[in-house]
Amino acid sequence: MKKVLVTGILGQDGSSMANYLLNDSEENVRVYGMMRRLSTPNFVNTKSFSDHKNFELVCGDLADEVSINNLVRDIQPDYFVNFGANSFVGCSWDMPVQVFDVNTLGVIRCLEAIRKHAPACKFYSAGSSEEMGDIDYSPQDLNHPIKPRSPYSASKAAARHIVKVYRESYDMFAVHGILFNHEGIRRGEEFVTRKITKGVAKIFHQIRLAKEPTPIELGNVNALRDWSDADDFVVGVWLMLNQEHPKDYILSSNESHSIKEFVTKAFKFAGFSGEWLEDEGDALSTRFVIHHQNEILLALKVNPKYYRPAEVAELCGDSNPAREELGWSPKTSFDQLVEKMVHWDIEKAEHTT
Ligand code: F7E
Repeated sequence: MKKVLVTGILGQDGSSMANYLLNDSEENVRVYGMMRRLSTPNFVNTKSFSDHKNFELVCGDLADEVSINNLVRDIQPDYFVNFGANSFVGCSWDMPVQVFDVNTLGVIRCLEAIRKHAPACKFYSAGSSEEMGDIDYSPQDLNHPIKPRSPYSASKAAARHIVKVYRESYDMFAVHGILFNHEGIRRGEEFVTRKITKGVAKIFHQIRLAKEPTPIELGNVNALRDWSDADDFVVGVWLMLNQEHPKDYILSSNESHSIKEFVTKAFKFAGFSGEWLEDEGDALSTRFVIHHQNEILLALKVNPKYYRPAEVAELCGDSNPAREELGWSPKTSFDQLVEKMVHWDIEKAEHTT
């Protein structure tokens, strides 16, 4: 039985990968999910597979090479899927050293552990569309220049270079997949999509209970992103790891949508029609109002607190090589993704509003 070590097991991508391998795929594998020691860990994302006979939770930290070395030496994994990271772009300006320690040096620690203790192990490094940054052209492909706009994206760009160096220097199977934004019901609440769908669900129940709605507060609502379902992406990652030769690929929907569009659709799937308003010459007055029983209710406003020091204005991927060479394609459309997240959050919030 093949052994797969997955870091970031409590997060969206690590848990989605484990769920895919253990519950949804035909693979007969044993998954070791690595988590950092936390005083109050949140196991909500691992519920679907935590009791699986082929799953084991292991303790380690990407910032601690002793733990990474010991895990690779003792487990002897066939695959090492590194989804552990400080993945929130917004806070990377507040803790740039920690971000580089985990996201870049962490990758070197994994590569070194594999090189020393399990050289045949295949390694996946989680790259990001954020590496494209201040884009030169659309859609972005693998030839697009690396132009980071945040400590987070710089850390991922550096990881991309070091993966290539190890692959070429030591003949290792190491790939750095460039994943555009990917979301879903496992998504952390600080990311914009989940923040919106949770906010919409809260407003849905407040209105149902005749309470005053709490407006969602966002930063730059004009940003454009290429969003997909994380559950579709882990399938693509697994395909990347099972090629004959290591090669980097982009995974994306190849479509770009604005935050405003996501908001409008999220309210629509909750049963509300609404509109964007802005006082002339005052971007900060941008707001979204919904119509309910002859009333106009404020549902969202802009709060500059959520602006970033430097923004990636627009992203749109070109995943055609992955589609053609790996036979991968996303199953969930943008509308289906928004609908799924809104309905999930409405159901979950029913008892907590
Ligand atoms: O922001 C804007 C924000 O934090 C998306 C990570 O998984 O994908 C993700 O990075 C956009 C940005 O994701 C709010 O300024 C407006 O333009 O959901 P996000 P991200 O930064 O694109 C890439 C591929 C990764 O690799 C990352 O790890 O939304 N935005 N208002 C806001 N964003 C947040 N979080 N909160 C707001 O209130």
